[in-house]
Amino acid sequence: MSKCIYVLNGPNLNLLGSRQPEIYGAETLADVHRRLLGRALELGLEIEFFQSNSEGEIIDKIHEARSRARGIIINPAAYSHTSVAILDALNTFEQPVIEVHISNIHQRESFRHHSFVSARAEGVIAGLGTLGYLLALEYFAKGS
Ligand code: DHK
Repeated sequence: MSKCIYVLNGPNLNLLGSRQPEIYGAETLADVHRRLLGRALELGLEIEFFQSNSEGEIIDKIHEARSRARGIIINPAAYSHTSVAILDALNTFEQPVIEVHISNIHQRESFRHHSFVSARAEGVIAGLGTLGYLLALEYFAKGS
């Protein structure tokens, strides 16, 4: 089986660290990538790390994962709340999906309370900051 976990990040997460740090924290996406790479190495896993502000590019990456990935960790960001297309793409992927939100979407505006992706995800981690990505990686390490 592939050792590669796709870590997909949606719109505005390229600004992590400078974007509303009181909500999303001070760590940049490059910091998150670095931490995940380090842990993946220890766990014997590989990481394909990707961010896009475009829904179509995220969908294309999910299609690519179909033949290459053992699992997907996805923070669809605002597309969580709007994108049936990303849900449909994830439904074509036959391995586990873990959804991550840095903030606790349930404590925020009501339009953030529903995520289309959650219907597909094996698990959802929200509100634990960027640690959520690492916890999702641990899930794959245990041999899901
Ligand atoms: C990130 C975003 O950009 C928001 O649109 C979501 C999510 C929450 C997060 O907490 O990581 O509503």
